[in-house]
Amino acid sequence: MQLSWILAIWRSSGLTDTRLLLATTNKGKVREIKKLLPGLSFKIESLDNYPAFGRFQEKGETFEDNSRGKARFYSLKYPGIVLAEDSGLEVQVLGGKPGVFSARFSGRQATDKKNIKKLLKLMKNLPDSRRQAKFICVAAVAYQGKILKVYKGQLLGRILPEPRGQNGFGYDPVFFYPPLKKTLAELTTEEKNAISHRGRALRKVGAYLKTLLVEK
Ligand code: ITT
Repeated sequence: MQLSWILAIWRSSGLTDTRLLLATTNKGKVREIKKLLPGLSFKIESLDNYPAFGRFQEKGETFEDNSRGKARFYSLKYPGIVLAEDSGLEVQVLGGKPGVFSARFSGRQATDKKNIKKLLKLMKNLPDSRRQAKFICVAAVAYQGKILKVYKGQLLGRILPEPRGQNGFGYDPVFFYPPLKKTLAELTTEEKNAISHRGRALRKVGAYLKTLLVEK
């Protein structure tokens, strides 16, 4: 059956409860995404509930390739809608690195701390004017092996020479957001979601998901 037919039937059926898989292993992302999708009738599940699905190997050269790949991979195993996102940090002076390698920047045993240490070492002694960076998020929605939608968001800022703040995850403690004069790790989840690359992409996802279901 064609995808457009499946969705047409689904829409007209007025379903009020169906399943949505957040296809990520990153707990920081899960925390933020759950707050970004309020009031949906989907039952939100995570990969923790489905260890047998295995792990998608990210080999794409762009965030969009990886995001589409992840969403498609898990949607071939999961009966409901799948939401995946690929995200990362691009630093201008490093030619866009760490980019799609953001999670594994410091190697196979990478941790947030080690990634930040490597980044700060590479940027040592650079003046503020050469510390511009941006976060990118590309979110993909898939159903039974087909990509339904892809949405993007980005956030401009600058890398501080020293970490600041305890919240968030990844590079948040060194990513300074000038309009608020704070790093992302000094913001609450709600404050970060209001301005972040993920917030921008996921609000569009939320609006799209609402069109798929008749809300209670
Ligand atoms: P999944 O693939 O399972 O979703 P992952 O952490 O491997 O989890 P990515 O491949 O998309 O996800 O890599 C994203 C990395 O980019 C993440 O691990 C952080 O290092 C960085 N990153 C992305 N968004 C961030 C944010 O909002 N704050 C800080 N760092 C972020």
